[in-house]
Parts: sequence; C-alpha cells; structure tokens
Amino acid sequence: MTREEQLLKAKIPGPETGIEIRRTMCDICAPGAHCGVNAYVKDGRLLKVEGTPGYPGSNGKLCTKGAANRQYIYRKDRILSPMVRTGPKGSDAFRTATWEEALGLIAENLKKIKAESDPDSIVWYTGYSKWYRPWLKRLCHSFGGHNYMTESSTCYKSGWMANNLTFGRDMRPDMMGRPRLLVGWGSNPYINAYLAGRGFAASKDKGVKIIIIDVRRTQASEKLADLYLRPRIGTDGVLAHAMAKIILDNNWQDQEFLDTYVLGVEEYRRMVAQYDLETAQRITGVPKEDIFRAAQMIAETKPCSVSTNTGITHHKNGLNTCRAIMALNILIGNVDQPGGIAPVYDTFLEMGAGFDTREEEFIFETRTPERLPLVGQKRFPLWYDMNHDGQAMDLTRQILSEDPYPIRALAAFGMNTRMFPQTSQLLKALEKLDFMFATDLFWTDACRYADVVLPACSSFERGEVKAYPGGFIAYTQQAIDRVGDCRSDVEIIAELAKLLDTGDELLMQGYDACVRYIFAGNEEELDEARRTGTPVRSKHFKPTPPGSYLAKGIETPSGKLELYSTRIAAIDPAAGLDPLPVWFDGDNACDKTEYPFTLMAGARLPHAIHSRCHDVPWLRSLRPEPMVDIHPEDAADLHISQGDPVTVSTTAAALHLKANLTLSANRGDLHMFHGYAEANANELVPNTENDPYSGFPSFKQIRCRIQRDETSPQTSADREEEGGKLHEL
Ligand SMILES: Nc1nc2c(c(=O)[nH]1)N[C@H]1C(S)=C(S)[C@@H](COP(=O)(O)OP(=O)(O)OC[C@H]3O[C@@H](n4cnc5c(=O)[nH]c(N)nc54)[C@H](O)[C@@H]3O)O[C@H]1N2
Ligand SMILES: Nc1nc2c(c(=O)[nH]1)N[C@H]1C(S)=C(S)[C@@H](COP(=O)(O)OP(=O)(O)OC[C@H]3O[C@@H](n4cnc5c(=O)[nH]c(N)nc54)[C@H](O)[C@@H]3O)O[C@H]1N2
Ligand SMILES: [Mo]
Repeated sequence: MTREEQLLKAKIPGPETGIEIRRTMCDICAPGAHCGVNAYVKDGRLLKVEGTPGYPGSNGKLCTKGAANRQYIYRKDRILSPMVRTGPKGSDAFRTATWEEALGLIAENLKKIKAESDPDSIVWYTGYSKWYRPWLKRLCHSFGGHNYMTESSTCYKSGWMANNLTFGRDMRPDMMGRPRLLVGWGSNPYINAYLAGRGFAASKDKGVKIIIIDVRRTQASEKLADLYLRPRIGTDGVLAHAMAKIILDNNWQDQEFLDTYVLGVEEYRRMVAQYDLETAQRITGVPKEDIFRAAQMIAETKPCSVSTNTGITHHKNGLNTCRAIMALNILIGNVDQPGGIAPVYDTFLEMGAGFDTREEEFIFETRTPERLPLVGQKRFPLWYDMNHDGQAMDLTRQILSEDPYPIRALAAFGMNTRMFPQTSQLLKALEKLDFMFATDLFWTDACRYADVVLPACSSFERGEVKAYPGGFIAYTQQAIDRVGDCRSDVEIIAELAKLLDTGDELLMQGYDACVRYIFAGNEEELDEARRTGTPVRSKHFKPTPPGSYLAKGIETPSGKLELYSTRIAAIDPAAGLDPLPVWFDGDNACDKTEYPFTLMAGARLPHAIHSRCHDVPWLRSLRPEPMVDIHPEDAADLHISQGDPVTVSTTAAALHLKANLTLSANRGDLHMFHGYAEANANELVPNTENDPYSGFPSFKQIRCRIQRDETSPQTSADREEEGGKLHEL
C-alpha cells in the first residue's frame, strides 16, 4: 500500500457515519486534466471532495476550482427542471415542463424547420464541455445537418491548425525526452494548467533552463524564467522572425535536417531577413540583447522545445504568429526528436492516450454530403478547409444578415454568450431565431433567449469515459444524486435521436453502447475501470518512439515540414492568405489618439474558468470585483488611483469597472479578466476583428481608452484603504 493509500485509509469514515467515498472526476476544466476525485457522499449528497491518489496526471491533487466542486454543483442558479418560455425573449418568464413535453416541443419544431427549409438552417453548437461532443456531432449528422460548431472556434483549434499546416500533425513538447530548455511562449502554466505548471517547476529543479515570453509579468515569469522577454501585445511574430534571422545569420540551424525534411527554407529566409535586431527591438519593445540571448539559448541548448498556447492565437494574426513561433523548432531540427516537440495522435475527445479508437468513424458514419456552405465557410476558408465544421464566430453575422441563407434554429448545448465577442449583438441575433433550445447546468443569458431549456448534470451526477496519456481508460459511475430533475447531455441526445426520427439505432441505445462501439477491443478495460473506479491501462497501448513520425512520412500535402504552406497556397487567392507565416500589425484600425491603450481581455484567473466559477462563493471571494489592470505610471498620468471607478471604451462599447494598479501590466496596456456578468469584457471586443486564417476573435489586442469616472467619486479615505491591498494577479 502506498503512503497516500494509507493516509486515505486512515481517513475513511466508519460505517456508523453513513458516509461513503466514491470515485469520480472533476469536469470543471473540461477537457484539460479531468482530475480524479474522491467524493465523500452521504444520503446521495456531496459533503466534500479530495483528489484521488495515484490518478493519472493529478495524483491526488486538486486546484482551487476542483476543491470547490461542492459549491459548483450546488450553485444557487442550477436549473432544476425543463423550462418552457412564456414571455418575451431575454426575460425570465418561463414555466416548468415535463421532459416529455419539453423534448416533444424540440422535436416538433426542429422537424418542421427541417421540412420547410434545410437541415443546415439549424445550427448545433456546444460550449467548452467536450465530453458529449462526438454524440452531438453525430446527432447533427444523423438528422441530415452539417452546421455543427463549437467553442473551439475560439480555442485551441487555431494552434492545432498552425501545427497541422507546418508539421502535418499537432505537436506538443516531449517532456519524456527530457528537454534541457523549455520555451513557454505566451504561457502561464501555473494558472492555465496547474499540472503542466508543476511539470515546469519540477524540470527547473532538475536544472532545465526556462524562457518565458509574455506581455504580462506572471507567476511563470517570476518563478520559472531564467530569461523573461516582455514584448508588446501582438508583436511576437516579429520576435520569432528576428530569432530565426539570428539563427540563420550565425549558421546555427540544423542544415541537414532542413535539407532533408523541410519545404520553403529559402522563402522563409528571405521573409525573416527584414527583421534585424534594431527593427525587432523597435516593434516589440524587447531589448535586442535579450532577443539575441534567447535565440542563442534556443540554438545551443539541446534538446530544446519551443511551445505556445491559445493566448497567442487570440490576436488578429494569431495563427501565423503560432506558425512563426513553432518554426523555430524546425530550424534547430527539434521535431520528432527526444526532448523536442512530438506528434500527438488523438485517442478520444482530443486527447492522445497512445491507442486507437473508432471515434472518427462514430462521428462521421452518418454524415451526408454537404449542400449549403457552412457558417463561416466563405469568410474563413482555411478554417473550413481544415475543420469542415461551422466557425461560430460568424454566427451572429449570418443570423442577422441571412447571408448566404437564413439560420432559423439553434440547438445550444452549454452556450455561454458572454464568451462571444460583442455579446449583446449575439443576443440580438438569438432574438431573431424561429426556435432555440439550450442545455446547461446553470441559468444563463442563452437560456433566457431559448424557447425550451433543459437541465444538464455535472460529472458527479453521470458516468463518463475518459482516455489519459499512458494508455489509461477511466470510466466513472454516477457518484451523487442528481440535482433536481436534470439529465446528462448524452441522455438528452439519445432521446432526441429517437424523437427526431433519425433512425440512428446506435445513438438511440445511449452512452454505454456508443462507448463500447468507440472503444471496441477495450471492453474488459471498460468493465474493470467502471467496476473499480480506477483508470485501467489499455492492452493496445503503444507509445510512439521519437523519430517514427518522420520515418513513416510527414502528413502535410508535400510530405515535408512546411515553412511555406502548400495547403494555404491552394486556398482561393481572393482570401488574401499568405503561405508564409508573415507578420502583420494586428492593431485594430481606429484612431490611436482617441484610443491610445491596448486592451488584453482574458488571461486566466487561477480560481475561475470562463463563466463557470464567478458564482461559486469560495472562488469569487478571491477576486470579487471586476477590475482593469493598469500600470501605475499610466494611472498617475490620468489621475487614477487604486480602486477608482473607471470607464474603458473601445469602438464596440464602454464598460464601467474599477482600476487595479499593477506592475504586471506594460505601460500603454490594459488587462481585464473575462467572465464577470456585471462587467463583460467581451462587450468591448468588436466581432469584426478576426484572424482571417482561423476566424478567431482578437480578444487580446483591442484599441481602447480609459478614464476616471467623475460621476461616482470615492472619498480619499476609501482610496487609501483600497490602496493598501494592491492586487498582484
Ligand atoms: N475575452 C475573452 N473571451 C474568451 C476567451 C478569452 O481568453 N478572452 N477565451 C475563449 C476560450 S479559449 C474559450 S475555451 C471560451 C470558453 O467559452 P464557453 O464554452 O462559453 O465556456 P464556459 O463558460 O466554461 O462554458 C459554457 C457553458 O457550459 C455550461 N456547462 C458546463 N458543464 C456543462 C455540461 O456538462 N453540459 C452542458 N450542457 N453545459 C455545461 C456552463 O455552465 C456554461 O454556461 O471562451 C472564449 N472567450
Ligand atoms: N484557471 C484557468 N485555467 C484555464 C482556463 C481558465 O479560464 N482558467 N481556461 C482554459 C482554456 S479554455 C484555455 S484555451 C487555456 C488558455 O491558456 P493559454 O493558452 O495559456 O492562454 P491565456 O491565459 O489566454 O494566455 C497565456 C498568456 O499569454 C499572454 N499573452 C497574451 N497576449 C500575448 C501576446 O501578444 N504575446 C505574448 N507573448 N503573450 C501574450 C497572457 O498574458 C497570458 O499570461 O487555459 C485553460 N486553463
Ligand atoms: Mo479555451
């Protein structure tokens, strides 16, 4: 018995208490770690949670969000039963309904709209939750539709596209191969993925060097970095190109690797030649000595892994910036080499676990040929070419303009409108729909615009399968009583498959039958995982050794690693996309004297995840008020003190909140966290400022101005009191 197991055993409550410990997983950060949870349950109610020792990845640890699961699950605004709208859209005028009536209404309306128009006049959308996605997408297909879209229209997929264009596959740092230098570019793993943060910290303890490149001072820049570069927002493409030029000028590149595996080296060399150190320093604001030192460290420390994340893709030239950053791995020959970057092979729900499943077959086998262009297809042709899903960032525009055809209905699974740029415009669009239904745990604005609302359940209230790196399969069982009359999203989907006359027998059979289809060949593992509540390793687990990807054949159109993208070159030239990872100034076009600041809306709070945790009391208490971060010198120029009420304005909207003076902000930049209902950062983000390659909104680079509100002056005593508690997050 391990020490953790002994400790756990010592804490097991006696039978006289009526408390049982049940195994489940935390789904608040779907799809991330899904940390293992020991749920203390009495009479079907959750009393407390602890991490499950020995669980893949999390191994007994939980973050602040995971530790607050009880408050999350019993949030006051949980939806308790199906609801049907009785008043105007946007209001709270709803009545309760039975499941039979609610699902019947949905089926009746969707069938009618399909018959009158086209199945693709119905959009199937899902928010951040990933666990039911294969089921929802199959339902869309089985009903004859294709207009399926997800929150990945703003998350992860742009980086995935950048990597696929360049390497033919998604790529991650090969931590098993023990890199000696880690470059975290726009990455704050302590907060965004605490398990990765722990990994970085453990590597540092073992002498691994770390470079952090971030526009804000963060926990990572302070605690991890041997070298910290702080560029101006959205100038990373220049920084990466300048480093590439240094590497090439000094002949530090792996020429043999370039000659053997890479397409477009000469075009790339010509492109980066314009970014000499002077130019790079002028544009990025990073001292040229630091740029040189970073390039030298990257070229000389072997093995080295350069990686980036989603923050970088939330810019108008985000996808190309990602390509520019990842190209450094190619120059130094660190692709598919131990300790460099390694290809990812998805097993299930976008997670590579080292074995194959029939997930793709499950999703696509009922898909029919497309007839109409999908949402966003014309505006973002590269997105369409690589994803064949709708791009949700074009939904507002298409509903309002009906161009190229009207969208009439929306199936909204976990849609939080607060996460979309210019939320109020999206709400206006929802008002125009003939029919909408929503599933969510909580009562959201999207619910207020729906005709029918269905209560969904949390991961503790359902069974769920998950694959983990290392070949593990977890299969939980329901651990607590359901709150109210909620159901799992997949139960809802299975029921709709019946009522919508899809004839999809497999989908109608429900979750477990589909899981067995997807995980065919792993039935024993599924059974054992389910019985024991402990993840089980698949007998089909096969690690992919470094070098095998290059040996087997690079999966780009040219069969080479592409610094020049042949896939982009094949897109209609009218789209104006460049096959090279060119940098352009993504600053939005508006008067810079009127809008002298740059707003970065939405780095991560440790205790919040998008819209999910702001109404969880423990978590909210850690940063109760929406605030805008501003450099103290900028604040002094504008006579703004800590805690002052201020207005931040962009071309899209104006927002009232409080000022937070902090040295984590660059001069000239403002930072806000997203997710606060009373100060929704996304109202400030114009929904026309998108990356033309990915369609992603420019959440992190918006021109703005800030001024002190004279209407609600604070007393100097108030200010002094608040000034004492400078927020450093
Ligand atoms: N300004 C700004 N905006 C951003 C970002 C940013 O950085 N800045 N980041 C973007 C990114 S990367 C992302 S991923 C998106 C996230 O955006 P969303 O996908 O909207 O994220 P959430 O608010 O976490 O979840 C959406 C909804 O799902 C509900 N939900 C939770 N679990 C379940 C479930 O099991 N079933 C159902 N049916 N519903 C459930 C939640 O209550 C919530 O209302 O936001 C994007 N928006
Ligand atoms: N606690 C918590 N964890 C989360 C989430 C959450 O909401 N809360 N969301 C999850 C989700 S859905 C996602 S997609 C990931 C996102 O995680 P990341 O991809 O890491 O994204 P961000 O936190 O948006 O940005 C990372 C860093 O990039 C910096 N940055 C912004 N703009 C620039 C720039 O122009 N240049 C440079 N060099 N740096 C820049 C920010 O200051 C930030 O510290 O996090 C996940 N983890
Ligand atoms: Mo995300």
